[in-house]
Amino acid sequence: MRVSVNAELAQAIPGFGKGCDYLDRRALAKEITAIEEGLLKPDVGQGLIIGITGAPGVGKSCLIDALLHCWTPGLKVAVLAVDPTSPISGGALLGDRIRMTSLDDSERRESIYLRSIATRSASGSTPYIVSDLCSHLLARDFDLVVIETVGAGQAEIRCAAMADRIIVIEGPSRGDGVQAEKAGILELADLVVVNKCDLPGADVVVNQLSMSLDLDIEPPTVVKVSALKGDGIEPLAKTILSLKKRTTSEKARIRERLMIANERRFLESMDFKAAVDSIHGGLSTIESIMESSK
Ligand SMILES: Nc1nc2c(ncn2[C@@H]2O[C@H](COP(=O)(O)OP(=O)(O)OP(=O)(O)O)[C@@H](O)[C@H]2O)c(=O)[nH]1
Ligand SMILES: [Mg+2]
Repeated sequence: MRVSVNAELAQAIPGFGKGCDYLDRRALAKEITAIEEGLLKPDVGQGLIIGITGAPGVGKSCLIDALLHCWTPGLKVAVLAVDPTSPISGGALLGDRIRMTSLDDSERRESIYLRSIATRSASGSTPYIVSDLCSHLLARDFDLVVIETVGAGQAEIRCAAMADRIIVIEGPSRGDGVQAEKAGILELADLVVVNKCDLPGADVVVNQLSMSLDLDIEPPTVVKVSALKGDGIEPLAKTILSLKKRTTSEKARIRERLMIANERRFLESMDFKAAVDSIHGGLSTIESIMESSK
C-alpha cells in the first residue's frame, strides 16, 4: 500500500504538524513508565485519540498495521495496546510487534511508537493511566494515538472510552453471532468495521449488524475490509481521520469518563491498600472509609 495521509484531513486534527524531527524513544519510554507508576504528571497535548476494540483475534493489530501504512510517515502515530488483564507491563508485547510490518520500513518506523500497557494493580486505575498516556504522547508531538483494547469487559470498555472516536471491529461469523453486541460495546461505536472480508461469513455479520443497529436513530456506519489483503483499507484510513461523533457514543463515553473521574478522585483521596487492610483488620468499615473520603 502506498498511500500517504490525506493532507487536508490531517489538517483537521487539532495541533497537527507540531513538528518533531527526532523522537528520543528511550526518554519517552522512561516518561511513560514514570506516568504508569504515578511518579510523573503527564503533559497536556492536543490531537486525535482513536480507540480500536473488538473480540480477541478479530484482527485489530493487523488492521492497525495496515492503517499505519497509510498514515505514516505523514502522521506521527503512537499505538497503545492495552490489556487490563495481563500481568505483563512495559514495552510492547512480542505478538503485537511481529504483526507490525510497518516497523520494517525505516522511514515509517521513525513516525511510529508502540507500547503495551497492562493493569498496574487491582485498583482499577488502568483507564485513567491510559488517558494520561494519550495526553502525554500528544504533547510529545504525536498527531494520533491509537488505543487497541480487547473488548471483553468493563475495564476494556473504559479504556476505549478514553478515546475521541471508537471503532469496533468484528470478524466473519463463526456461527455465534455478533461478538460486539454481546460485549455491549456497539453503543460506543462511531464506526463498525467488519474485518476478514476475504473469508466467507463477512456478509452475514454485516447483515446481522445492520439489523441490530437499525433500532438506533443514528446508527454507526458499517464497513467491510480485509487487513490481510488490503481491501478497503485506504478509504478506511481516510474515513477515520474525519470520523464524526455519534450522539449515542458520545453520551456513552461521557458516562464512562464520569465514572472514571469519580473513581480517580476516590482512589486519590486515600491510601487504598491501607484502607483495604484496615477494613480487613476490623479497624474501620466500608461506611467509615466512604465517609472520610468525601
Ligand atoms: N483471513 C484474514 N485473516 C486475518 C485478517 N486480519 C487478521 N487476520 C488474522 O487473524 C489473526 C489475529 O490477528 P490479530 O491482528 O492478532 O488480531 P487481534 O484482534 O489484534 O488479536 P488480540 O490482540 O489477540 O485480541 C492472525 O492470524 C491474522 O493473520 C484478514 O483480513 N483476513
Ligand atoms: Mg492485537
